[in-house]
Amino acid sequence: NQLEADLKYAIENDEIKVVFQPVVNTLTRRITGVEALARWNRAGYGPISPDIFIPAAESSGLIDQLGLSVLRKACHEAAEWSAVKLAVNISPVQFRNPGFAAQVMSILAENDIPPSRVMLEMTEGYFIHHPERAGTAIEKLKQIGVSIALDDFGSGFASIGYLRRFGFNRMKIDKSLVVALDEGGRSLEMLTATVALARSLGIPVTAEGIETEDQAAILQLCGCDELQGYLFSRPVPAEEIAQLLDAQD
Ligand code: G
Ligand code: G
Ligand code: MN
Ligand code: NA
Repeated sequence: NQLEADLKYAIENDEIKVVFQPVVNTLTRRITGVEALARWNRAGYGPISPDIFIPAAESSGLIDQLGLSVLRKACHEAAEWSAVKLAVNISPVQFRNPGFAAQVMSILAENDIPPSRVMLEMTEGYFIHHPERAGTAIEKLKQIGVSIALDDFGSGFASIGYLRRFGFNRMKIDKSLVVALDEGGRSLEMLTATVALARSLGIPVTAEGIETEDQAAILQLCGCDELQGYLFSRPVPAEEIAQLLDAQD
């Protein structure tokens, strides 16, 4: 499979880059954190979406190496941005590896990043299919001091109960719920109730995919404490994050 062969080559030759999307405090609009996102410019083809190459890495045994390299690069950059939180996406396949927590711990230590600055984002799939093992893996990660977010909430089958059961530290509302606001129906009620439930459990909420001031205003009313989306910034290279942070001081 040519895609996998090219991906393997790209990982080994350090061709996977990392960009960062700011996450802002809803009320102050200041950047409180960034989410690291992997990028691959495939030789001879141009940019390939992570929606293509992450699944390819998962099915070909390359995801552990790819995921750790993204984490390492993200920590290396974040070491320059004092206090800003760093969120990194974790594939359920990585999460399944018994050595994962120890690897995370050593990458943070290498870069002098306190675990309290780091949040790992995961989607629901593994929790639904292997709740026992997922619970154990989460426990290990929480013991090293990183926090855990339930990503893409509302795009699949995860329920509010998961947040409590697995001890998630944050809920990330999927952009499909934000887009649905413009389509009317009962989207606003759904979103309001979802955010209220999470908050009543003491779990803070970030909304993703905010593109307009109207959406930002609605999510502020719903009680989301953090927002992320093109309205504030697209995912950008590390140098641009440094500039954005300088500009807000
Ligand atoms: O950046 P968007 O850029 O197109 O990302 C598309 C999808 O790929 C998102 O669901 C995002 O969570 C996922 N993704 C991006 N980077 C990474 C990564 O480093 N690891 C994992 N597991 N998923 C990622
Ligand atoms: O990990 P997650 O699935 O949440 O990844 C975030 C994805 O959303 C990435 O693909 C990122 O590039 C994309 N994204 C971030 N902000 C916006 C936005 O405002 N609008 C849209 N359409 N996509 C966004
Ligand atoms: Mn994410
Ligand atoms: Na995701």
